[in-house]
Amino acid sequence: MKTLGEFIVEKQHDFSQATGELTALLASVKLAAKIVHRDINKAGLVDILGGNGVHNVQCEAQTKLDAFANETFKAALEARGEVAGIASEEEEHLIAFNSERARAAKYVVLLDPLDGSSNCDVNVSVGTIFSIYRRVSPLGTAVTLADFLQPGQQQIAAGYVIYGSSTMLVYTTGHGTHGFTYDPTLGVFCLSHENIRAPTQGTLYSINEGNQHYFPLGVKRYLQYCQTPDPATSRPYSARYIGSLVADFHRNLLKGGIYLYPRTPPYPQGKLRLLYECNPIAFLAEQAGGRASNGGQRILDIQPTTLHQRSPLFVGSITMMDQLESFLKE
Ligand code: AHM
Ligand code: MG
Repeated sequence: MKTLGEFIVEKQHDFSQATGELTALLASVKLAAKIVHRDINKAGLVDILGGNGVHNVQCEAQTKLDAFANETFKAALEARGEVAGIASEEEEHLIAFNSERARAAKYVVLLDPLDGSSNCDVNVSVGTIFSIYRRVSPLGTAVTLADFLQPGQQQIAAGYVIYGSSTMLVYTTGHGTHGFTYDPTLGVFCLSHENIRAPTQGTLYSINEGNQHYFPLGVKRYLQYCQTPDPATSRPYSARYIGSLVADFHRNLLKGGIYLYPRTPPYPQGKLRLLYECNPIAFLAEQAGGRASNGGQRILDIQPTTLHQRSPLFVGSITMMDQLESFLKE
């Protein structure tokens, strides 16, 4: 059995100028994930389900667990002084950590502390998504917006924690995508899915089909293609949609499939956040042999302009992505 901690130390040599800071940073993520795991698992027993009456910067109702996960990750990332600042889906502005050690730190972290959080109320899987960049501002100063508005291809590491039938942490540092299953009796994440390879062709498609009426024509045509019987290509494909990006992506990553969230009139720029959701998921997908785009451009090539920017997201097995894009181009 290999633990996440051992694996990270073993792979530390993958970084030029590795000084152990990224290892320490990932240890903070690991600790916060264990705390959130513990509290989600008690969710029906203590007063932590439902909303807290607050709306976040995107006018979305915040749940108690959103706020709890946000505070937990923020505290864990600040505590060791390995992170210069964070940006979170639950915070309007970036947060610059102020200790001398933090100001001298190399990395910034972007977070969706609890993605799909409303699913907790009905015992459905949710996740934490994280993305790590090397800052571009001078060491020793407070972080600036430019540190966070970097294209996804600049990510040093990214990952997610899925709180599902088991809790797993999946991450990449640009050397493959690796998965670790949490053993709550030991309190450790154990390597269970080394070097995940997404099937090049899958038979699952994931989209909120209730919005069908709004979809761009290319997406509608692709869905018709997915639903048209053709034994040679194993169609019709199966529709699978949890409404929790981490869970939908995780399933498609392991089984082969495609996740789609196009523009719709309620979300003319797409619903998902480029920095907290699309970029880390795209990095993990590519490192597993999959692909991610906004329908016209590789997600990781997009230059962000604002912290809470949204984007359409199409991500999954490469053959399915190719097929989708041929419909989008028509
Ligand atoms: P959230 O970050 O506010 O939880 O929203 C993101 C979630 C994703 O997890 C999920 O894939 C999507 O929103 C579901 O949206 P919809 O309910 O429109 O299908
Ligand atoms: Mg989210």
